[in-house]
Amino acid sequence: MTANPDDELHVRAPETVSVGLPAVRHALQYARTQMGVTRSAATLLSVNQVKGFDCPGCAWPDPPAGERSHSEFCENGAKAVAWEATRARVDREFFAAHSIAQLRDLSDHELELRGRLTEPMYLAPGATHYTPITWQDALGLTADHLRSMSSPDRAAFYTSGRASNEAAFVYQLLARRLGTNNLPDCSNMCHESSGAALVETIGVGKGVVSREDITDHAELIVIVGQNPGTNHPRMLSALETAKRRGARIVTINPLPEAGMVRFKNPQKVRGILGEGTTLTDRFLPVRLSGDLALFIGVNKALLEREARAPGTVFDHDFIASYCDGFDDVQTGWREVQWSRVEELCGLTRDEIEGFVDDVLAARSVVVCWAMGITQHRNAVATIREIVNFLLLRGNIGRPGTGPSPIRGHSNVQGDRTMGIWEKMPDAFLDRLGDEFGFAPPRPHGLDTVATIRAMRDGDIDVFFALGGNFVAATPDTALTRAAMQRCALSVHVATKLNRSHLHHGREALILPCLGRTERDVQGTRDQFVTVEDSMSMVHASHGRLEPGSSHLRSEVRIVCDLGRALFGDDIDWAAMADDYSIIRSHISRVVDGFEDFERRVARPGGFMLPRGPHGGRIFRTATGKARFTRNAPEAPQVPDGYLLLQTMRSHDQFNTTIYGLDDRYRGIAGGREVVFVNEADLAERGLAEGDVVDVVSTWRGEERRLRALRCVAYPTPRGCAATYFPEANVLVPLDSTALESNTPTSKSLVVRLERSVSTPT
Ligand SMILES: Nc1nc2c(c(=O)[nH]1)N[C@H]1C(S)=C(S)[C@@H](COP(=O)(O)OP(=O)(O)OC[C@H]3O[C@@H](n4cnc5c(=O)[nH]c(N)nc54)[C@H](O)[C@@H]3O)O[C@H]1N2
Ligand SMILES: Nc1nc2c(c(=O)[nH]1)N[C@H]1C(S)=C(S)[C@@H](COP(=O)(O)OP(=O)(O)OC[C@H]3O[C@@H](n4cnc5c(=O)[nH]c(N)nc54)[C@H](O)[C@@H]3O)O[C@H]1N2
Ligand SMILES: [Mo]
Repeated sequence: MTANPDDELHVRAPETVSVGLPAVRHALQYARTQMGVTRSAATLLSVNQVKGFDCPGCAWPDPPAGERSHSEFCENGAKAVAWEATRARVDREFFAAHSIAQLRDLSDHELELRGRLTEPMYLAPGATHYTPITWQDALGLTADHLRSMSSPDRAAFYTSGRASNEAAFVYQLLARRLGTNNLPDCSNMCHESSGAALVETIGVGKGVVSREDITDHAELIVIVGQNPGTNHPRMLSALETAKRRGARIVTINPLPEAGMVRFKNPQKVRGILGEGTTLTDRFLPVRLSGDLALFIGVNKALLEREARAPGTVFDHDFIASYCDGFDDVQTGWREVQWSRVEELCGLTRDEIEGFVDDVLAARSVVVCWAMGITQHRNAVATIREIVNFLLLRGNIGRPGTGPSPIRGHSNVQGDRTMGIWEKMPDAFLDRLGDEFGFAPPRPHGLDTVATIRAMRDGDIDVFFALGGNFVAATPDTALTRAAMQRCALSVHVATKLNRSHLHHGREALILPCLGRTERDVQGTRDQFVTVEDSMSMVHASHGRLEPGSSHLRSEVRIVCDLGRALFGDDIDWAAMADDYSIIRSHISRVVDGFEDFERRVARPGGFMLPRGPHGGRIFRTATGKARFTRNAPEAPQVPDGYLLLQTMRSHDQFNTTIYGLDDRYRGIAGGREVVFVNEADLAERGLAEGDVVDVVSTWRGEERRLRALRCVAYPTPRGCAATYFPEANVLVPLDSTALESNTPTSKSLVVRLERSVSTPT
């Protein structure tokens, strides 16, 4: 399974069936190469078990405590775990032998493949190599830099969504105690659009759907802009359960993703031997960025059907009692032309009416979505229109209904709940200040895009990252790398070496931390941490493996020790680092829904946070009602000869972590340098499958180029194309962001293809 960089890039027909036996085999082979046989078995058996650790792979919820199988993980979870539990090490000899310039020549895959970081490393101004540094000196240096800034707002504290609740809570406390709300996070590039739209319309920034709503109750499940077969494989088991009791599934996606066509459940013999379950009943191949127009069309069709048979389509009681904005929104749907809807979404009226038939046949509807919706300029409006769609038939606040943004990183939702956000509400800041006896700063801080702008402009001295891979994950790679180099100090708390450690500030630190799988002993006993999944379940995660090196520290300890180096004992930093239950006791008084935290999280499976509308149809919006919003249909203008390009994940990666060079379900092996294009669009350009092209994105007169990608003829709508993130971030303009959420538009770039003059790498 370890990719061989010399492998030839190879393209064959995409698969229609996902998971099943091949997936289990891949997972186990993979685990063995990274961890060896015994360690693999011991490790994989404690993934997502009640007393085990939470899988770092994704945020899909676990089944109830009594119903878990022995393999409550998926191929990709196994890869994520094996990648962390690898026996390979990047130690001081490695850094002595490789200069930064040499390390930059390694691919993302090769960098992380070298293994786990083992001790703190320091890069002096102008130095060519990282050298060892003690923990005390590393934290002292960081504290000195933070103290010498002319304003606390000259620091930025980035978080990637793997940090535990405990680590996230002390981290935001540190930033605010210092005096800044500059807490950019991966969410700014991920589900920010979901939060913005949901807060405005239903008064809560996260989904209100539980796993049981999907498995046991929903009659119609709509999956839009999401590729669960690759990115949330365990969701397929839940969908299979729903299917077996008769639920219908509609998939809306410009690509016919394998997992949604047929699925074999690897945890059941039936799945391995049988034909698998056909998950999708209706597939709508929407144009990129066309979902806003599509849902406007669906709502317009519902309005027309209600006019033909009054009282049979809309839930008038619900609308009258719980919603506002209904009159205005209807005017909008009446005014929009069908031809405009069809043009923007690339689907015919008949296709849309077919979907509406499914909607009318279902008493309860859930809509799930991910990055295919959130990373467009019109993302927030699209999600608002999805909420309109649900409100029309009272599909919220009842079993089997509601909006369900499917989160990415395993604790990204929890990190937000803990205060990792550049604009936390005043009520949270009030309680934080009361609990710790200081005045948290009130002006909003910088999000990810704004942080990059500030770094570029020389306005950030210290960039601190709790996990993640900032320069690879963010847009406009060349600009972002240069921006990072303008910081006086960059600090990365990480488990593995990555690109962001090589495009650094004038001075740089790499601080190696324990991973989710590892035993965490502090004070006199084993500590556990907690996480929140996509469906608001909070539960404990107990690391089991021996740490990758004796010098690793937990994220909590690193943050608390820095707090102590900066502020002394003004806050109980030392006690919190020695005993995480003290952090949880602070959380129970500061964060809504965490009363009696320590006792409730001890229950097998944990506890569920209040989910706003799901309980009593309570909407904490500005008006106290759920809000219909009028959204004008729009999509990016694509000039003649240009295509709209999305940047997405292959089956062999976790964000910027590249496990291997295959994308099995899409038929790609041995390389990532491909661009998927409709065959007719290739032909129109005089191109054929296998030809090598540069992809050039255009934005406000600027051009950005990604060289030497091989064309793959693929069933995606005319005018659409796809390639892989993070390589494609060179094409994403920093200033091209979603309205209202400021999320980079990495799923809708206007590009042209040019035959390459260079040879493929
Ligand atoms: N194995 C694995 N698991 C992961 C991750 C990983 O990298 N690897 N990443 C994690 C993270 S952080 C996240 S956020 C999630 C991401 O999970 P996904 O959102 O599934 O990830 P993407 O690969 O970005 O896929 C986007 C999907 O949306 C479709 N799409 C793109 N544009 C449009 C559009 O305009 N309309 C519609 N209807 N569909 C569109 C694409 O064809 C694709 O199927 O996965 C999480 N889980
Ligand atoms: N073009 C384009 N860009 C995108 C996207 C896209 O679809 N297209 N997706 C966006 C999305 S949805 C997201 S969420 C972001 C992801 O952005 P990030 O979260 O910043 O990136 P990751 O690749 O998840 O981070 C990987 C690194 O995290 C570190 N790490 C792993 N485990 C741990 C741990 O337990 N502790 C610590 N401290 N470090 C750890 C390792 O060193 C590893 O190299 O990227 C975004 N960027
Ligand atoms: Mo994400």
